[in-house]
Amino acid sequence: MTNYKLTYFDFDGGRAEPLRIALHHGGIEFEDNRISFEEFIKTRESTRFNSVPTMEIDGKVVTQTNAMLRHIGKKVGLYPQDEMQAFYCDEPMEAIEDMLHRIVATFGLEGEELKAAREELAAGWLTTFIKGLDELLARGGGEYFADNRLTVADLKVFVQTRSLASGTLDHVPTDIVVKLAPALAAHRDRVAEHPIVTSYYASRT
Ligand SMILES: N[C@@H](CCC(=O)N[C@@H](CS)C(=O)NCC(=O)O)C(=O)O
Repeated sequence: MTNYKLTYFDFDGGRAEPLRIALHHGGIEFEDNRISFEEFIKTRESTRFNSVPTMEIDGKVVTQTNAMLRHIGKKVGLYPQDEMQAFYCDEPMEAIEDMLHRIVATFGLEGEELKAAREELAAGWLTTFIKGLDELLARGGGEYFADNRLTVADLKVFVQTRSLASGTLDHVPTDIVVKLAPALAAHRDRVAEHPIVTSYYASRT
């Protein structure tokens, strides 16, 4: 049996969360190594790209969330076999990565500087990415991004649209997705209620 160890921060979100859900769906046992920010700072330099998530597969370390999602997605049936549908799955996953980099650029700011940066983010890049993702969802048929079914792309987008709605980003309105892209907000709810997702969270309680 292959051994999997996934290292990431200790919260139910972020880059590792779609992987946790996909691994659970596939019945793949893995060590869910949740670390504190302090632990990350101590070990940061020892990671390949000074970042998490990292994954060990039979002791071999791999990085880059989307590569991991494709790998695990193929194993657990959450990645399209058709080449074009695979592209339709990859595109939103890469867009989310770009969006995260824009969000992270506002971390560490405080007070009025943070407020101004977040308002600019919401009106600028977040609006661009939300509208772009909405377009990709429509291309996929409106319910899912690819293959007319839930894939790792839906998990990745869902984790981020859920995060935007939860108010974790100060000065970004929690209704930003529903206002700009009601279909993308409906997608978030659809994925949240999908048995693959509800079964994972039931296993966490
Ligand atoms: N392209 C990488 C990005 C990884 C990344 O930036 N991870 C963040 C946490 S979600 C991180 O470790 N940041 C720490 C830092 O930049 O110091 C991936 O997809 O895994």
